[in-house]
Amino acid sequence: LGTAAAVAFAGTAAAADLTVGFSQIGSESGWRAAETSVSKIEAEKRGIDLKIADAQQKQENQIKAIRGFVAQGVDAIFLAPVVATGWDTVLEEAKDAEIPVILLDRTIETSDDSLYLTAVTSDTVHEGKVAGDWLVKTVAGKPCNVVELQGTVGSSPAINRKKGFEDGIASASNIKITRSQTGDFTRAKGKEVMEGFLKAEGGGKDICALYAHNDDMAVGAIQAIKEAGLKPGTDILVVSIDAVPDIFKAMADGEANATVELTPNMAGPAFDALKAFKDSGKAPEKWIQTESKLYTQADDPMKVYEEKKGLGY
Ligand code: GZL
Repeated sequence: LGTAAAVAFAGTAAAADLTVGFSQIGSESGWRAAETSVSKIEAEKRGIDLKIADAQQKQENQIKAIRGFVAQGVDAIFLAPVVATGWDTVLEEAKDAEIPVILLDRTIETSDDSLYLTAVTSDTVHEGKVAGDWLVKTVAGKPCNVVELQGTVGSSPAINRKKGFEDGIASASNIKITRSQTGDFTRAKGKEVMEGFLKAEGGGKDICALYAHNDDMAVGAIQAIKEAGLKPGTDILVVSIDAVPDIFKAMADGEANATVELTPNMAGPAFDALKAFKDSGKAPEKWIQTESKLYTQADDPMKVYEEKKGLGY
């Protein structure tokens, strides 16, 4: 290689040696596991050194991880914030160290949006609205008592998906949310809380539908509905969000009815925004929105299951 080419080559190699610290929430759901595996693939594709810290769903562990990344002097920090509040202090420390922060899949409440470069998320209010609209159309005026499994208390998706669903059913006086409780986005908790709902609602005969803020809680609830001797998908309609493979298996078995897709690839767009920012100094939009698509039993669920099952869920 000539000197110039060698320098250029070295320069290219050096530029590709971006190190990103990712404070990941944990592995509470199939979707989150897929987000982690997809982020590794997206980093590999770009020759980026991705360091992932699993916080086991605890905010204090995420704060510790961010402090560790700042001490290491990483080039950027990705944060999937388990809850929406309590981030200003630690993000100020990242800002003082001139390390850009990108939010993945959840947002934060802050009065200073200079604390993060951009947020890569779906429109979680819209996801709840799509679920609500689907139920209104499906029950078509018939009286329908709904039970709701909320996501993690204080997380932006739980707050927004609740609001969006309520917006979706607001026009339908025949639909009422009779019970609503957090299942913390997990199968186990979803099953446990659904068991409580069934007991409280006459063994479930008064429940027309379940709205779960993610598929994992819905899958746990489906188990509880079957153990109570009822048919999920017919006695109790099931609508949820994420579009993980197992909800398509349930749909193919007639045990779930609808899901709103959430892409696990939040890291790809985040890496691209980071690179563009590093190369040009031009900050991206504050919000990079990912798509949401409704799937129902009419969408060949077994085919979708086969397509999705290899993606690290
Ligand atoms: C939503 C994301 C949620 C998923 C859940 O953007 O934060 O967290 O819907 C996961 O499966 O627990």
